[in-house]
Amino acid sequence: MVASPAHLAHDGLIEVMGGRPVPCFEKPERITAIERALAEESSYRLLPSTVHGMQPITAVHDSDLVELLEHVWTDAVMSGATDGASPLIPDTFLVGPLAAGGYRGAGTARPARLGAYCLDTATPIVAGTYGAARAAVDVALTAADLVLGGEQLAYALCRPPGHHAARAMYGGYCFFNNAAIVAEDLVRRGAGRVAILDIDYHHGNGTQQIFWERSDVLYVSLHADPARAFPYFSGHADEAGAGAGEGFNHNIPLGVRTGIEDYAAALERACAIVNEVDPDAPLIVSLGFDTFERDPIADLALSTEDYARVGSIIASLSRPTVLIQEGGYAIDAIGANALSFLSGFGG
Ligand code: SP5
Ligand code: ZN
Repeated sequence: MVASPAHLAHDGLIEVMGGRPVPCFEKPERITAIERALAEESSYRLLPSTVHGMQPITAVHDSDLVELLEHVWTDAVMSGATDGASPLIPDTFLVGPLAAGGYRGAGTARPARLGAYCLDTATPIVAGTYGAARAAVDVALTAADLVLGGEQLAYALCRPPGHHAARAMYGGYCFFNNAAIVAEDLVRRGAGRVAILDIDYHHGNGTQQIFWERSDVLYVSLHADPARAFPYFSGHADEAGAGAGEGFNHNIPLGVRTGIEDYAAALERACAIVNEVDPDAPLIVSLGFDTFERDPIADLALSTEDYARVGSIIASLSRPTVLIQEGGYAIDAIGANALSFLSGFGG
């Protein structure tokens, strides 16, 4: 398991949900709870991340987005756009006619320009956000290094999560797409076929977008049907990729309160798709525990014990695997859920 303490400084305090400010669901305690649970089992080693620099990030994300995230907080403090205690959440979004022709607000001052890059009102930016997002990428790439170095399994305790972040968009609690960055990095290190299996409750719209026209990176996702669940505008079963990427994007939407029997059947289907592509690089798993029966923002019905079965199904692929932490908001259970998954995986 790989982690970095830098995530602790990303604490957005509030998100706007259903028109109301509510305490952030995506809190530092999510990761500290997993660390604590795994530390109690002597079989898991906790390793620090190593610095991998900027190149793997700009290989996936627009440099405009990266630069905006890097500088927006200090700009906002200097211009008085924040009192230093309130997080940045855009109030004006670039959509519809204004966005025509690829207009991205060149010349618009930060932080107003965030509205050209932001998906939702639930992804606040504070002083420590950029550092945390950079560190989460390093955590993910360090876990990939361990697997390339011969480990069968490595678990990247990424925070903030990543799978909603697209090439030029942040949101859904995500800033840089940790899983996509690992996938792209594997390709650049010589892999011909990489697979990302996404079992977060939500559809990974960012990962789907980044590899939409690519045949060298398979994206397979199990998630709540976007007809009722965030991110609403992507994740339908008929989204299959385009151009060379057609057939390399698979969405498996799930109904309300899906339990382990139906979930396991869907996961077996997803695993069969991975085997068909037969990746020549470590399997990347976007791992969310927001499929849990008591998750506060979700509506599937997996129990703590069920995660052992989920882990064992993925382990039966017998592939070296990099686990990338995505969502999961039931903080009192997330540690036990992670332990259950790992015990089922046999790692
Ligand atoms: C990484 C990840 O899991 N991101 C999730 C972002 C979800 N954003 C808020 C979704 C709005 C949910 N409305 C739920 C109503 C709950 N009663
Ligand atoms: Zn999620």
